[in-house]
Amino acid sequence: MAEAFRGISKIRFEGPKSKNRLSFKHYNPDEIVEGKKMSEHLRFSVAYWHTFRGTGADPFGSATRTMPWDDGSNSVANAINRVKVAFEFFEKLGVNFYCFHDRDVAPEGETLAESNRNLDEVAKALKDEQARTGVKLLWGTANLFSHPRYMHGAATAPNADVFAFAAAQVAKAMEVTKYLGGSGYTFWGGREGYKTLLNTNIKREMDHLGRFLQLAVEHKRQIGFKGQFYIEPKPKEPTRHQYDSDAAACWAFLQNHGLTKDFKLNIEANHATLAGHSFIHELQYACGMGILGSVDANRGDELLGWDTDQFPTNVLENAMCMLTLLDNGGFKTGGLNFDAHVARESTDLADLFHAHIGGMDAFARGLKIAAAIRKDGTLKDMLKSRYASWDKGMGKKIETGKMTMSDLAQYMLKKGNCDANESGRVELLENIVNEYL
Ligand code: XUL
Ligand code: CO
Repeated sequence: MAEAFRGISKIRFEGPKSKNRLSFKHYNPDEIVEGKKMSEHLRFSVAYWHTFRGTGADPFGSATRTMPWDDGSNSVANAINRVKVAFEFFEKLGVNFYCFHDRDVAPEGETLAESNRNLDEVAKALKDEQARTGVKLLWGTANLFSHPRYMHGAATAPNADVFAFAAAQVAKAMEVTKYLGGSGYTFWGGREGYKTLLNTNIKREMDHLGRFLQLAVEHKRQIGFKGQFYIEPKPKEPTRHQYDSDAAACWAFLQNHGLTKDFKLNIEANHATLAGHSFIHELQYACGMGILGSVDANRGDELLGWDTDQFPTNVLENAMCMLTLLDNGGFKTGGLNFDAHVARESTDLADLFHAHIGGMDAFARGLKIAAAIRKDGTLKDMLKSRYASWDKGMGKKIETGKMTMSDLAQYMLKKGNCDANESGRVELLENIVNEYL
């Protein structure tokens, strides 16, 4: 097959002084940070749906980008041709992973059986390209939101047949993910929520979602898929409210349905901000509960209230993300998946490279900054000293369950009064972080 990205060769690390815009200034895959290669810390992944199926279309206008290799048809041959282009891109960019939905890679047919056949054919091409290049599947997923049958939801649809169709689709997508050696499988509940409460039984729908995920766990065991399951929280869009609204809602949901052992979270930066939280809040909450699995790396727009899925170029935010990850032992099965698309008005093929290079360089800087902050140790020491009263004496007794309410009353009656704590040093802490940028 002819080269799709003519004139663009392998993107190499050239360092911050390079004037070549198609090079990495900071991402140096083999550079060792805290005893591990940068590429192993960051585990970058390309999102097939945005990079190879995105057209620039938005709710106000049609496609702005044409892909010269695409014949515009919904054929399997076209899909297989696209696979080759995708792997040329992965190789030139030097990413080790990709993620896909079933319907990104293969066309939906007239019947489920036809869709499954299409997917099998394309999966063979994906497997061949994986073997040729060494690029791996970070996670697979099923698209349970685009087809009109899912307009009321999939696992939470009011029609049991739709639930059954979704289950069949997930079973197949999971089998294909296993066939491709995927290290994870993601559940993003696209339309698992509601438009109006006037037609919605929340309890019943959430129980159906719980049952759906229990069935997925059973199927996983049956077929011997060893990858990690993730839930990807998002509060809204396209629904008014989505049940997996944020990390805390997911944690409660997993506990309610006996799913805590089988799921971790895939935290997406722009979903966190849509939920009215920061990306770092969501990461730290998930780490706190021991359920951080993977990250959809992107960012929103501070002036727009929707999921703009822009490339993650905010170095400070990336540094805080990497600090959280390093403090918690880094990725195991997950990675940084660029769930991001180029702007509608970015229409050159080279823009796909610039976008990913920007995200990768900004995360490489984030990683180096996080490692430097950890080496310095001041932030960690200050955090420890803030909670020092819990490490000894009465605080330790409370934490270890050795004090009753009356014991505490006696203790305080005797003591008479107490101070708040040392200063929170908010501005000093912010300044310390900025010293490393
Ligand atoms: C949608 C979104 C999805 C999931 C996978 O907002 O983030 O692309 O990542 O279904
Ligand atoms: Co996502």
